Amino acid sequence: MKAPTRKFIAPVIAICAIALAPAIAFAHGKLESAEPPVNGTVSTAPGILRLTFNEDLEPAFSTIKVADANGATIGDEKARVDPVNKRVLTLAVPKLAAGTYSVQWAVMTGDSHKAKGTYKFSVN
Ligand SMILES: [Cu+2]
Repeated sequence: MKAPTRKFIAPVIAICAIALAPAIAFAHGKLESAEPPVNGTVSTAPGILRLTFNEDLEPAFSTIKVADANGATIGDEKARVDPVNKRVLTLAVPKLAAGTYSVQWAVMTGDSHKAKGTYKFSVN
């Protein structure tokens, strides 16, 4: 009775693997938190943006761009991976005036997967 059992299990495993594959793919390079917060408002302009991801980042392929409400790029610094915590990407920015800013991030995680996203924050 062993052979029929094995024939039944193999397709079940195959179906599970297919069902789980998208969930695994989406798990990479996810933005977990940010300062200033995603869609948040701060009263004190930050000197540095700090984005925390769920995996270690590759510095050479991890970037942040900030633009003001008119779409003009803010600052000329490059994003840096925190040497102490490689899940953290920071960007030094000049003094921000009151307004809404959009942040565009793109990262490559340690397993060479790429991810990107955008969000906004406001300074009042
Ligand atoms: Cu990955």
